[in-house]
Amino acid sequence: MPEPLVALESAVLTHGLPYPLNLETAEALEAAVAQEGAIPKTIALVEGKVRVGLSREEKEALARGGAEKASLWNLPALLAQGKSAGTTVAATLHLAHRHGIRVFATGGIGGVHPEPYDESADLLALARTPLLVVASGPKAILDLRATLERLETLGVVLVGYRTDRLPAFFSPSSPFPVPARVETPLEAARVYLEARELGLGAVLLVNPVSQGLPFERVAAWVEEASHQAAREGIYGKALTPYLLRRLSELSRGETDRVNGLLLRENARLAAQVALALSGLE
Ligand code: PSU
Ligand code: MN
Repeated sequence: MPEPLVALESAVLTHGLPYPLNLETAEALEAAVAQEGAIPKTIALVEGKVRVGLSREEKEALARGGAEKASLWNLPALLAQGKSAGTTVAATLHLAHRHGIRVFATGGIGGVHPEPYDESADLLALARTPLLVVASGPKAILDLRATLERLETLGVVLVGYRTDRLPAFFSPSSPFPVPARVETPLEAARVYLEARELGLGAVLLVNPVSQGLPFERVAAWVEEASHQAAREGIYGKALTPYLLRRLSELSRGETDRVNGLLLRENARLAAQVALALSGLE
């Protein structure tokens, strides 16, 4: 029986949440996976090496700040230069796949930003990397409609976990329907095996957060934060961390609380799917 491994990303540790909440959250995610009986593997770059599974000291060092943000386009250079970095969904997917891991939990995926043009490498990585990814939908800072269209175009298998609507990260629902839903981790595992059989890319299992924030309220904060980013000329890989930090300030920490909660819930569900998958084989 294959081991029930669950990959966890580390950009949320280095760029997603403030210290020490980021470290506490990273530890809590591993604990949540282990509690379900699966094996957590947080992936990151540590001094020029790919690490699949981090020690407490490595997590602490990454959480304290100064680490880079590794996507695919800078991954080889960061390694060659001996750098430490948190890995985005795109980079984590790629590295997890190379290590034979089939299930991955994150908070929200990157996607299509509102104007000016900016589209996360997460989307193409999902299209070509055959893992089951549990997330609470695209991050709230994104253009949800455009991101959904790109997921369809790219042929990313999209499945709602006990929902017919696309979750919107901090909010459990949005106006946009998903093409399929499942009710159990076992059903999700079956969809994943069919996708593998067909040679498709990732299966994105979207999991609504249990206690989220109203969609309209988050949308208002996002609008304000996006205008500020535009005024300050923030773009590229700095944009997502900037917006998440501004949302945290505008919501007086509410978004950080929900971010922590949804990450834990996704880790738990990913562990359950990994176990179901091990049982099927
Ligand atoms: N989810 C979070 N916090 C984060 C991220 C996701 O709750 O920091 C990270 C993920 O690693 C994702 C990245 O891959 O943000 C997207 O960055 P970009 O938009 O620059 O591709
Ligand atoms: Mn980008």
